[in-house]
Amino acid sequence: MLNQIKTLELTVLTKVTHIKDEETLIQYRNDILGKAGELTTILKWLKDLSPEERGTVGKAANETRDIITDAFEAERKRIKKEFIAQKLETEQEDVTVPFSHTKGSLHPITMVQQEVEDTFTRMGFDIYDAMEVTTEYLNFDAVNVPKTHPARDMQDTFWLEGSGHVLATQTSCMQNLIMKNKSTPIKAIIPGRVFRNEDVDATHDNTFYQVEWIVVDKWIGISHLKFTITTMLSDIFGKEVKIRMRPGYFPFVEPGVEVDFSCPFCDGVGCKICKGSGWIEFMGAGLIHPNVIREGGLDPEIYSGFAFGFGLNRLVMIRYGIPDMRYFMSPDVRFLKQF
Ligand code: FA5
Repeated sequence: MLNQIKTLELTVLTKVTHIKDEETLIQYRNDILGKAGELTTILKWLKDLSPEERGTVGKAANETRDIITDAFEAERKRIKKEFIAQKLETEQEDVTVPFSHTKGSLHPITMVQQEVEDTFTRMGFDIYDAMEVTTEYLNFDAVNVPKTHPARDMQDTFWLEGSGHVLATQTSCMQNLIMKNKSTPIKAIIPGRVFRNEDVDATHDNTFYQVEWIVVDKWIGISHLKFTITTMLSDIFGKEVKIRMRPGYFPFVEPGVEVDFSCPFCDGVGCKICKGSGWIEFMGAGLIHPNVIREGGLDPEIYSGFAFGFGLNRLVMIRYGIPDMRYFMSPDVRFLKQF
């Protein structure tokens, strides 16, 4: 058996020096050292030898295994070096050849966000970027989300362990800060990236964009809310869009409403995009809850306000007919090039 081991060692040491590419080398290594390789098989036979023989043969076999392993490693380095040298020789680049960069373009979400911002800057609104990391207090307590509300659950919120901080789940987390730090009348729009611990599919992502509006002053009512939303949607779709409101529950507004808008693609007649109903379900809105106004340092007996917030991703999907939300975060330039 000793002879067999030494012969194998010699054969391997000779053969590896002639191998020219890494793939063949790896294959050959497997043939020798792999699970069913030649040397591995020999090592398995050791157990059938007498104890004295096992000592001598085992020692030789281990030495051979080390020698062969080192040889494979040395040859791998040699092959790599030769490969690079050959590439440098054959693939020289002429750096003087003029080349053109393809010009990039804005992401569709950025484009629509900028349009919305333009519309509202013209109407005298201030723009505040939403924080991406915020506190449990601002994200939930300050906007009247009860301690037991399921949205606080691990299912939806990314908690930053032990710090009292969370990844913002909604741009509404800015309402309290703005009320406390700005004087009335407040007219603000707040775009931002938010995060929810949700399964990703064609209409849900765990990272997406929202835009929030808050207006706080004396005598603010539902008609102001209706006018603002109608103006924004008509501007985005470049035609008059109607809205309708249904009762909806959000802890931070009272009354709360769900807003739908008339399908701009079929003018409310019914088509594939609005699934034949003539209406597109859009977002939550309402008059700011007195508790939220009070927590913001203002007297709800004097001040009132409205707030609404929507998912920018979904609006951009509707506007451009994008079938799957996952395109937004993918680096696929074929998608991005279309805008
Ligand atoms: C809110 O986040 C409220 N803060 C909105 C609000 C503001 C209501 C002010 C009242 C007053 P909601 O959880 O429904 O509500 O999310 C708002 C929008 O975000 C949804 O309409 C949807 O367009 C978008 N959205 C929610 N979850 C996802 C998700 N996983 N992926 C993509 N978009 C989402």
